[in-house]
Order: sequence, then C-alpha cells, then structure tokens
Amino acid sequence: MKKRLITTGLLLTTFGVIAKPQTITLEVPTMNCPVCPITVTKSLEKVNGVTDVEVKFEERLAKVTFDDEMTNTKALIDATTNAGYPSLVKE
Ligand SMILES: [Cu+2]
Repeated sequence: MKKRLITTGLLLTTFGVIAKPQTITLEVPTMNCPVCPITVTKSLEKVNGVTDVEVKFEERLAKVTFDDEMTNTKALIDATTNAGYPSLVKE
C-alpha cells in the first residue's frame, strides 16, 4: 500500500499539494447480474471525495479513485455494503 502511494506521488509530481488521489480496487463478489455494477458505481460515486469509479462486472471488481483527505477505504467499503454489496480490498 505504501509503495503504491509513493508511485502515485511520483507520477503526479504534486509536491506540496494537499489532495493525494489514491486508487484502490475492491472485490465485490456478490455482483451477479449486469445491473449490479450500476448500483455499486452509484453507491461509490455518492461518497464525498471519490473522483472516479470503474466497475468490472465479469471480474467482480471496482476500481475507485479518491482523495484520501476526504474519504478512506472503510467509507468506500461501507458505501457498497450499505447498497447491498459487501466488498473487500483486493490485495
Ligand atoms: Cu444484479
């Protein structure tokens, strides 16, 4: 996780900028039909600080980009869980 943070920082070369965009991938194993990704995407987009959501239905994955000053992994997991789709961070 720390390694990924450093890589992101280097790519953006945004030293001194407060916002630190982070990307995580969540596993959402209970997505079982083509409508599920829509619900999951909406639940994540509603979280303050989320800037991008990319759900892959076939792989049951949700890639989320967010500002880690505004939200965190737990809030993202809570968002999908509250929408009916428990998720966990993909290692
Ligand atoms: Cu469905």
